[in-house]
Amino acid sequence: MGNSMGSKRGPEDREGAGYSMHPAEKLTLTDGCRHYEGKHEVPWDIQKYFAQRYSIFSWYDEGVYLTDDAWFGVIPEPVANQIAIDISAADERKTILIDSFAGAGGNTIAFALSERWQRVIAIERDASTLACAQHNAEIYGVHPSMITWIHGDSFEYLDALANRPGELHPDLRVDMDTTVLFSSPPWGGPGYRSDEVFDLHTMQPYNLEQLHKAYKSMDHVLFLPRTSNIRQVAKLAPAGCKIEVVQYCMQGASKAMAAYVPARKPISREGKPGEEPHVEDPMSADSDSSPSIEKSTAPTNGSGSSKS
Ligand code: MGP
Repeated sequence: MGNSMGSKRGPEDREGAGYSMHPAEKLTLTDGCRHYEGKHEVPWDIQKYFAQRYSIFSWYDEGVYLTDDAWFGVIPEPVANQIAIDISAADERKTILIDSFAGAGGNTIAFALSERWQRVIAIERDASTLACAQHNAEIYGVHPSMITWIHGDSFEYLDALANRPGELHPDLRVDMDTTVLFSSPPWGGPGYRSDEVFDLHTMQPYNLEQLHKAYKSMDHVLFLPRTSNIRQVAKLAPAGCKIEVVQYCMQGASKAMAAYVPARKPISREGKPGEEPHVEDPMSADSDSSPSIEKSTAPTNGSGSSKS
């Protein structure tokens, strides 16, 4: 079981010394962490989100904190809960969930409260945002042992996990075969809404290619703009596998989509059956041969999910 968020381990501690990454200590809320109480306090560009605060965090009034930047990407609680339910359907050998962009903690909290996972590893690069997430998890009553927080870059963590696990603190070394990764990356702001079809090659600061490269050896879920180019997503499917794409809706309108992407198995020298002989560059031409997307439908009234 991982380090608790209430512990005070840090790089200066003997146990953490020598590792490139270690579980984060409990960070202190900073001036960048805010709990707005009235609209008059709220910067104009986040007033829309503040108006939706109770659908974003139903316990907002209990003292939920966010940074101003975190408001743009935080997922409404009913959607986070539905994603947690949908990810729970993963193969039962999967016991660890990595949340690679924890933000203010909305998804991490939903995963931790789902009781599906032995442990959730939640990564956040910004100290103030991480402090908010840790604080919010406490507000929601998440048991401290459920979440191992990492203050750092999720790409560096995944690279070390795959290639140099000895560099990581033992609590951060997980078996990638028994892990599912959830990624809700920044999309470069709300500008995606002006595109009829959002080009995932141009997503900032991380495009689909960068995300895919980092995640492909694990089962993973990409949380993406609702108008994302589905053909680009389809090209991520390993040979013989399908990707399920779910539109997450509230009041009948999609908020965003999630792509459930199976891991690519390593190529064996013998090219054994069931293993992939050739990995096509998923970012190659968008001309579409045979997109491997699962198609089905579900009601979209209220909050819920709709597969496309
Ligand atoms: P939105 O872009 O504000 O559209 O966010 P909304 O709420 O439909 O507004 P409208 O004016 O178009 O009606 C939609 C959802 O996308 C939010 O609830 C967030 O969950 C998610 N979201 C938005 N952004 C900009 C990001 C982002 O950068 N990253 C991630 N991961 N999610 C985001």
